Amino acid sequence: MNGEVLKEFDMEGRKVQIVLGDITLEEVDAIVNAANSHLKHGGGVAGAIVRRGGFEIQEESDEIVRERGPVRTGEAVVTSGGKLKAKYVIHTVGPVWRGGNHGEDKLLYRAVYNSLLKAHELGVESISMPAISTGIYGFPKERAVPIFARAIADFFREHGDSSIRIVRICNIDPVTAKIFAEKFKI
Ligand code: AR6
Repeated sequence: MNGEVLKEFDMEGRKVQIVLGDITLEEVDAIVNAANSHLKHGGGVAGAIVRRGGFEIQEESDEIVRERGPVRTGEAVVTSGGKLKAKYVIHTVGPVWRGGNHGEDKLLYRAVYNSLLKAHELGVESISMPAISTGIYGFPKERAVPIFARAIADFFREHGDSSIRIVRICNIDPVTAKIFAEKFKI
């Protein structure tokens, strides 16, 4: 398995792991992409996913935007995983940090929650997600961690029947991964 598990939690009978590693190498059913509304996967984790998974992920994304318009902040859509080990990429749009008084917390919560909901609808067992919004979008990492924890806990409380058995929060940056490992609480 790719990555180093820094911490592991039990949440409503499911495993949540904080992982230091490259999400594009994750051996899970679905990975989450931290996308923008136009699904133009240029930089950050999005660029890395398309580089490793192949341009078909970008083409499928373009088709989604053509059909339904831009993806709103907090929403999630699905493409194939292209050449990745993961079968699906769930693209969610986190909030751009604008100081904290523009609904950013709620929107990040929704991005995490709705990504899990998509995975649940796909019937997958394992999912790996990055620290959505905490890179180019500037969301403070320490503030993001309890939002991830709450969204995952709420999701499992509300979907006791979910196929999802394991959620990995995977970050390539050791500093961010460490913050998640230290601050994540259930
Ligand atoms: N594996 C795991 N984590 C990664 C990887 C990787 N390969 N690469 C970066 N990270 P970001 P955002 C971490 O900027 O803030 C894109 O251009 C990184 O350390 O990718 O939501 C999109 O197209 C950080 O903690 O996403 C949007 O325009 C986290 O992933 C915009 O950036 C998220 O960083 C979205 O910005």
